[in-house]
Amino acid sequence: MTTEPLPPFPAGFRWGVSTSAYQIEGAPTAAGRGPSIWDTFAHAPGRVADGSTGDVACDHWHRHAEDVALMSGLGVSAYRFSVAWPRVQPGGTGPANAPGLDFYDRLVDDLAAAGIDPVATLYHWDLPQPLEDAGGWLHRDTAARFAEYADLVAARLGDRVKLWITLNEPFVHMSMGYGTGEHAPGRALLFDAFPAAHHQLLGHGLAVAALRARTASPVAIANNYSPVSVAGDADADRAADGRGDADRAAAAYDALHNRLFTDPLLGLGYPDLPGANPEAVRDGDLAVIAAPIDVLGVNYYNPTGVRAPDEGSPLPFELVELAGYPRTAFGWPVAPDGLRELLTGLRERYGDRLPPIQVTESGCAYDDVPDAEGRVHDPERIAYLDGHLRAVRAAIDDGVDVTGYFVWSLLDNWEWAEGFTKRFGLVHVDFATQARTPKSSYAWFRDTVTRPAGPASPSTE
Ligand code: IFM
Repeated sequence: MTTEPLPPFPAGFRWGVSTSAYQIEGAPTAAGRGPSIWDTFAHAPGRVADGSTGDVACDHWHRHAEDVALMSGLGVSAYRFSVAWPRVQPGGTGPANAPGLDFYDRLVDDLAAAGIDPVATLYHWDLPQPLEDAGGWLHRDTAARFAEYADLVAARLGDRVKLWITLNEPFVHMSMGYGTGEHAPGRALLFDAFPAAHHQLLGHGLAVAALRARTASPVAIANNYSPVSVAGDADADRAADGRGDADRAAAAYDALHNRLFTDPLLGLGYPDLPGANPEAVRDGDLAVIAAPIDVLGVNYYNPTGVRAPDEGSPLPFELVELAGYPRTAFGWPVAPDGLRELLTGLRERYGDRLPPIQVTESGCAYDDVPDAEGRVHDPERIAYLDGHLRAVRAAIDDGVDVTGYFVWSLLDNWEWAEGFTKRFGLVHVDFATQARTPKSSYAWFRDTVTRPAGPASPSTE
């Protein structure tokens, strides 16, 4: 980590932390909540690394006041949480379940009282199970159901939420939930998962319209991005067959991961995606999907290495480890420059179509253990955040309009198929006692966000 002080960020820059409902709330049947695909998936044997479920998670349902106090102590100006669809519509359709919405109503009020902007994500992967039983995101009707749900939430919280995010990481949900089956709902359809991309995007566009009818607050979507590079010796690959297969593989993976969602959102239609059947797309859908958004949420963790696939592979690329990087406990390469490359690359690719960006997730998992005095030192996370903030600052200097940064995550939490084995929090959670212990990165981030700001940028004024 460099000893140069971190340069100041523009006045009005939004500093936040992110979480999601299923990963922290617990209380799966409280106040009439219905089952979600993640309840079903986690309870099925062999799906989650440590056999755990989100039944208790961080018990945030009962401890939200303590968690808001932790955010207050951190000095952040925003909190990105997600609303659990099965709490609002336990069966996935029909009128709002008022007791489920009461929880978020109280949370939003508590945040406002603490001077923290509520940033609400409507969908962070916890589809009501009855909608999955009817076909889930492979089924066009789910898009319309999502817009109805968005309307119910906005009717209740629309006067106080400061930024709405329709979907979280639809790429990850499509690819791991419907493509490879490593996530709920556990379908392994490879490129036949394309309708799950299209219907999420359609649901997003319909939800934007529903939100606009209820609230004047800005609307966004949060995508996961990963700069792609050819791993190993691209020239050798080219020489082998003279056709540049490695570059084609990188372009195919880039289209899938980085462009499949963003091109149509920004009015460019779908990129050419080898293997995907676009039958699900009907006349008029692309216009709905391209409804203007006010902010693009960018979630970044690591770059991706790609090489040409072996003959007979069902995929047009093969993913490989990028050599030469330190790694997190997840094995992900730590590459802050990838964030700068990504942000400037979005600007180059989309030009004036690109709205202001907020980095809606950035963070890392390490095996953080309390010491004999009960303190948790996590210098790797401090170095990670410092590096990634420098990358954001450099992108701003490059002319990219970045107006916020949210750490994933406030708390160690339930990390999907990894269960409790991966700790991403600024705050350590002892999952046996639910004791919360701020790590040294919490103090570092507090000092960072409470430093004097620099001059405002046009979008943060
Ligand atoms: O925990 C997840 C989050 O739910 C979505 N983005 C990536 C995080 C780390 O894997």
